[in-house]
Amino acid sequence: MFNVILFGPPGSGKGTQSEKLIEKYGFVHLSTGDLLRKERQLKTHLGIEAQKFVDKGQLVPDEVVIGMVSSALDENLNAPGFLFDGFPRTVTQAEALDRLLELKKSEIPVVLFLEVDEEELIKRLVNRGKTSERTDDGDENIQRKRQQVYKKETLPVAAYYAKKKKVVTINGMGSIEDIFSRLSASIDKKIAD
Ligand code: B4P
Repeated sequence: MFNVILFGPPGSGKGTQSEKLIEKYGFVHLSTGDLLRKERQLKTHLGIEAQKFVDKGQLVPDEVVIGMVSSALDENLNAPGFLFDGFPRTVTQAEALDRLLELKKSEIPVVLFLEVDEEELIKRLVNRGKTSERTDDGDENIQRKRQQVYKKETLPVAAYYAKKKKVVTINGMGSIEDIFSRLSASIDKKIAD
């Protein structure tokens, strides 16, 4: 099993690039943002409660997200590998993921870190709000709040994996195709190692 974490701030293109990487490499896509939106559509208790955090630009509590990921891993026992998109977002989630993968005799060989300027991120998310039905998009104040939460709670996850020498930094500015080529080159190199 070959797993990849696609890491980066809100709006860095994790969802956009995940779609292309899945098609190329056949990963099972595990996006906690998508899982939460699905719960909301189904109007489950979890979905309704989680949405209150999402709409304020906050993170959903760790135990909720870890539970969802654990179930998704169990539902895909024969996966050739997972692409984790938007997870882990806290060090507690990263530690939980290590434990869950260890149980499956697997691990994270690489964390691809998309770096994008903050003003570009805000621009992308405010723009996405013009067409998306996502309730956490659009409002610039919410986008700034999301970036603050990212720096405080999620950025330490990069340090957690950097200590294990797993992080590869990718320039996330430029065209979607160029960024995809950079990501693919890093994955190919890691697979060949
Ligand atoms: P997510 O669904 O993970 O989404 P995201 O961070 O907003 O965006 P992403 O980086 O995927 O950007 P995208 O490709 O769409 O999170 C939503 C919320 O769910 C979180 O805020 C949180 O509340 C909650 N949540 C999720 N996971 C959680 C967890 N593990 N723990 C706790 N809470 C959790 O791209 C953005 C826009 O840019 C798009 O419009 C796209 O078209 C555009 N774009 C992409 N690449 C571009 C490029 N190269 N140039 C120009 N535009 C580009």
